[in-house]
Amino acid sequence: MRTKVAISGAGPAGLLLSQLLHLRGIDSVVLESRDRAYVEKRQRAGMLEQGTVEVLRRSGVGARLDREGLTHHGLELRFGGVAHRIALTELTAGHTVTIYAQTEIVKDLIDARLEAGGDIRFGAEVLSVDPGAPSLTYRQDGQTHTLDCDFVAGCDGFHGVSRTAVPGLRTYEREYPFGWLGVLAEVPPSTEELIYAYSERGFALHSLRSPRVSRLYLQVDPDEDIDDWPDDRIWSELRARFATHDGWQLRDGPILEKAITPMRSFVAEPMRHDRLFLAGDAAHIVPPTGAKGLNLAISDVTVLADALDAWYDSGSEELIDAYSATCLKRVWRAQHFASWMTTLLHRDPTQDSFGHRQQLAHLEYLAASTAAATTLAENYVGVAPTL
Ligand code: RFL
Ligand code: PHB
Repeated sequence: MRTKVAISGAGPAGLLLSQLLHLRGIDSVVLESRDRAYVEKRQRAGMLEQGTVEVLRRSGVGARLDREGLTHHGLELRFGGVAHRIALTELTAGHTVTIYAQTEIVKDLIDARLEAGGDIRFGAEVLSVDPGAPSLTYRQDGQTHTLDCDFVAGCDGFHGVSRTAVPGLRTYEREYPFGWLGVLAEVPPSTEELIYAYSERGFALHSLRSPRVSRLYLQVDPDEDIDDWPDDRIWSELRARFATHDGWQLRDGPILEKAITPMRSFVAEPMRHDRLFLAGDAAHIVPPTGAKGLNLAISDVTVLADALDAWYDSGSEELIDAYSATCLKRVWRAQHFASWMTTLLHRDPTQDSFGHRQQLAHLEYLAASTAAATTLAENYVGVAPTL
């Protein structure tokens, strides 16, 4: 069996890469260990940078996103019982962000690939990658197969196998003493813009999915058991963390899904070895506070598709050689922003009262200073320049 580009993982990175290559006439095979229903239901990201939306539109999967996505022009920082708006669009010369769930992007990409006759193999677990041959082996229906190719794209997330095939990998990692309890609830959002709340009880985030479905997050201990969080405890903790002095009310409703995720920062360098390229969460993880993970995954595969296209077009290795360094510039900018937002907004149990007063001083500065708010805004919408 042979293809031009063998892609390990049908998350947003692998699926979009397959779509971008298809639009340039380059064939690929996507191998995914899970089944289709699982991949389409996995609750994750929701906030898309404008650049991400534009890439998805150019890839031919923008129609439902344009109909159902919610365009946002600002976000709210809430602390000390008071709401402060960061005017994202005003501060970034017109940029917006869009709320559209990762589950829907994955569904749209799978539909587009299958309609065009694309080859996505579900229940196909990649066992090993040979970056030099290049090829990969995978198991499907109890049988082991080898897939030969020109290039392998390792898009198999943080727990995938591709990264282990890069010799001499340098890794950079930081763990945080907290996790997020994510909640999907069947209740109209109590806000039009995202609320990032800092309180003495810990961080909370109010996001949304549609006019009838809310997405909420609570900072919790990373080792906590989800069974210790019955629905009424979740709602009362959310109410306490979002409480304001002006009587703002949080609507509650049936919880459809809840789960706890640990938070970490992680980068693996370089993102290429020989004919193997790592992209998305396979190469880097950011804590979700800055909403960068999915946006970085999309940006990596956009760079990769251009590089592979140039190679097939003219045999030029220039963009392929530049792939890792090009992606890592943006990755490290996002790493800094995500860890800054995380330490700014979470209550660190190991920190003393001096640390908490500093967090409040910084939040007040963001609310009062256009310069400080612009720093947050240009990173959040994804237009912070790099050298
Ligand atoms: P994925 O989505 O993890 O997909 C990897 C795929 O590879 C498969 N796989 C394998 N397949 C074959 N063989 C193997 N050996 C395999 N091993 C694994 C897996 O089953 C899976 O299908 O990685 P990808 O494509 O790089 O996409 C990255 C994003 O999913 C991730 O960065 C974001 O979800 C992060 N994130 C957010 N990002 C944003 O940009 N904005 C947000 O608002 C945002 N919110 C979030 C988030 C992540 C969260 N969690 C749960 C970690 C909120 C949360 C709570
Ligand atoms: C989400 O809608 O899931 C979301 C939004 C913003 C974040 C993280 C997650 O920072």
